[in-house]
Amino acid sequence: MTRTNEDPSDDLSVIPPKTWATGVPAVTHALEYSLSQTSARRTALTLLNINQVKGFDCPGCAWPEPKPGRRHLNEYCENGAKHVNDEATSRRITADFFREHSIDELDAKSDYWLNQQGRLTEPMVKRPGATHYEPIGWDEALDLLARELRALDSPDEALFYVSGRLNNEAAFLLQLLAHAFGTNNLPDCSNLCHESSGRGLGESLGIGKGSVSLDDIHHSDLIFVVGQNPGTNHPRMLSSLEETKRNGGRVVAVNTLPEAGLMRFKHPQKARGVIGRGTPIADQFVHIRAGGDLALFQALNKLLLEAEDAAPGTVLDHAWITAHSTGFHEFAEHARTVSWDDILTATGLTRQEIQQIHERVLASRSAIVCWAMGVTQHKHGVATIREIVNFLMLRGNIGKPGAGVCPVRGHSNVQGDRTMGVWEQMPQSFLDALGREFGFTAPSHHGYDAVQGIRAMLAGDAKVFLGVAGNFVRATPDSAVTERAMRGCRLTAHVSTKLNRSHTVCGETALILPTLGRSDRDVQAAGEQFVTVEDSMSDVHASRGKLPPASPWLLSEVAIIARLGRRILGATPEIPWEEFEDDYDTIRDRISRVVPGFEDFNERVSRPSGFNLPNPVNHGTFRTPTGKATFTRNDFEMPLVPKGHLLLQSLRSHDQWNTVPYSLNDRYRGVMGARRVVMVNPEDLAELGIADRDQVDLVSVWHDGVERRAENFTAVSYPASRGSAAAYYPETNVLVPLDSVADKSNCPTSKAIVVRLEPAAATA
Ligand SMILES: Nc1nc2c(c(=O)[nH]1)N[C@H]1C(S)=C(S)[C@@H](COP(=O)(O)OP(=O)(O)OC[C@H]3O[C@@H](n4cnc5c(=O)[nH]c(N)nc54)[C@H](O)[C@@H]3O)O[C@H]1N2
Ligand SMILES: Nc1nc2c(c(=O)[nH]1)N[C@H]1C(S)=C(S)[C@@H](COP(=O)(O)OP(=O)(O)OC[C@H]3O[C@@H](n4cnc5c(=O)[nH]c(N)nc54)[C@H](O)[C@@H]3O)O[C@H]1N2
Ligand code: SF4
Ligand SMILES: [Mo]
Repeated sequence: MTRTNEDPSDDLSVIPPKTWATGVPAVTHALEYSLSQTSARRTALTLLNINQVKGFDCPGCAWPEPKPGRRHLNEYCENGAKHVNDEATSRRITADFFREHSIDELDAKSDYWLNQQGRLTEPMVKRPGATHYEPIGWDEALDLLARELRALDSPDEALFYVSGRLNNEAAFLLQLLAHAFGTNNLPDCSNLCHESSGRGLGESLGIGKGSVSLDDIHHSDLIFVVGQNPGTNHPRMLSSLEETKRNGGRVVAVNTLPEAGLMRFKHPQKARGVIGRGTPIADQFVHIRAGGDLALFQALNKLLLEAEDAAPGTVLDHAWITAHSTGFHEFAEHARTVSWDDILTATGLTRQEIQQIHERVLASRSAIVCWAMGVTQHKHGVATIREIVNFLMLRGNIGKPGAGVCPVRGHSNVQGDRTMGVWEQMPQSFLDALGREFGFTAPSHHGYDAVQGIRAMLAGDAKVFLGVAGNFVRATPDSAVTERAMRGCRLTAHVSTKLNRSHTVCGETALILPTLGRSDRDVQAAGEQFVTVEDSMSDVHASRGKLPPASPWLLSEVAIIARLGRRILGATPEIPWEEFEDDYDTIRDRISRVVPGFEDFNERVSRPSGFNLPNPVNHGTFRTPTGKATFTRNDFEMPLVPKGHLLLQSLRSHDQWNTVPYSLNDRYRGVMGARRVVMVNPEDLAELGIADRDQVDLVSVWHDGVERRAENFTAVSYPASRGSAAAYYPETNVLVPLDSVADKSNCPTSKAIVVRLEPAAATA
């Protein structure tokens, strides 16, 4: 559905894309946004506390902070400053606001507008048949939610969605509540994000997490950055890559777009970044075809095997392969058979370009592969990740300094939420430990993930939806279908900081449960509390909010879940919900008894730098069925795009946080003033008979024959790789068919939507 005022001040201008990232303009832009949201004093207070030892964790991405001694006073990036001040805004939504605006009226507003209204301040309810939200007390709201949950025929008719901003303590309580209630229905944003990484790494290495530290990044000989736009989405990664470069390491960037941050970086906190030309990041930019990464790593593996044949004993790390892996021979036999024709078609690269990467690999003593959504959100995302692991294992690049796998996580605590047990298929060992600690038996059948949850709602098998953090309606694929699913629920409830689409597309009864953000001070009966998070490199540390809460009626996420738990499951001695709410140390004591790696949690997290969770892979332990790392055989695969069509990726602009646009500008790509824009290679535009700035509809093609259309986009000539197109998420989610998912991980293929461009119906 196109909302009538999707882009309120749509005023497109296009300037050449930037060839460098950050520097002084970035600082200026961050301050402009912050000051548009709140006072100079509040801005200063938030910025002084981001990522500091006694401050709060940036609510942005999951890139780790350097060790305390090496931290700057300003250990944040432009976008981190925007994320935190978007939360610390002085704007407020009160009961009057909901009296003035009906839910239909709010639903017609853009995602940008909804977010700009400010922080939610008191619980609200939409009663069956009502046109407006109205205020409700906390007790009544939580009684209502508990009553609806208890009234279900089966606990499996409930869905508990978690997004990755949720801290460890609240995540642990939520999964405890769900499991003790009797369901594994814990869909999360990982299902839409790095699920392919978890799956691929789990199969190959026996653990679904990355294996490298910041030190490894800094001291690696060769780093691949594949399908990732760090300049926008993990900006401080550029400081790390700058250090890699200074230490003599090389960077190969593989992307369908020449993203600014991959090219050159100007460090905003260093003199040379302010006045100099900055540091070139990518030594080699590999302008790959969309979905060609599997073929690229297959090619690199084939070349390594051939080089070893030519000079036996000089290329592969036989000692590592023999000691730590299985499946090498089957893999190698298959890898040699992949044809160059296929490789060149799938990648769109020349053989020389691939040969050049190969030479870099041969010259390196250590290598790391980093990746994000450009890899995971493809049909063959899991296969690509397994092939990346094959590539690293061939030269023993697992578990040694400067080497390993680096899936770069999105949300600041998305990795921690999983560690805490938020997953629809937690291993039996975890469920047993949880059940032992709290005196119940957790159900062992798997629950619904995000996509299955939508199907269950559509079929009437799931009736009550509780979302904690996040914006399920806009984050998920097939918007029209998902919206139908949500509207069909008996009750939808959201624990949120800001207004979003999931509040306007709601069930028969709906609840908005407003909560503290990362930057808000959290005081409970036992005094001031802190929470903990785990970053992309498995560092666990404390986060302490510093600002006066956005409203006196806010409860913390821990408090909301604890109060709900007590209402649903009763006050039992086994699960002391009140004690948990009063003193988060008591939650951490339980976590230390249930979650491996968290022994003495309270003591260890009180250290300034927190602690690092051990990664067994780095000690030669692989929790696979054979106890060894596994070489896998991956069939060649590439996206099939019929003639006259393009492969569309839905991605983030420089100025948004996931489903929340902060402005209509995408500064690094030079696309300003509008978001309904589709970026296409000029030669493809010419072949399609479309001119730059033509108005087009995007029509997705899927074998169910249903027409999915995103209307009124402006075609922009852009250096996208041939055959591909790029447009922003979430405006394009309407085009992603619910059934178009990655093999094995069920992650929606948000980077691989087959579309045709039609003259816009409005202008045709
Ligand atoms: N400012 C900001 N920061 C964020 C977020 C945000 O919304 N805003 N979101 C957070 C979250 S949850 C996540 S998961 C991460 C996401 O971080 P990214 O994965 O960097 O996010 P996307 O914008 O989806 O960008 C995907 C990148 O992959 C490239 N790409 C697309 N298809 C292909 C392909 O087939 N092959 C290759 N090699 N490249 C391809 C795109 O051109 C783009 O550069 O960022 C986190 N950080
Ligand atoms: N087409 C397409 N779809 C995608 C993607 C894509 O690349 N393309 N990316 C996918 C990815 S990687 C992800 S991770 C998902 C993201 O999906 P989600 O995590 O579900 O969505 P967000 O936009 O991060 O959620 C924003 C909302 O979170 C709430 N919030 C913010 N901070 C807090 C907090 O501290 N506590 C609480 N309780 N609430 C808070 C606010 O109300 C805000 O409106 O989207 C996925 N969907
Ligand atoms: S890199 Fe990520 S975690 Fe660090 S300040 Fe920027 S947004 Fe925040
Ligand atoms: Mo994500």
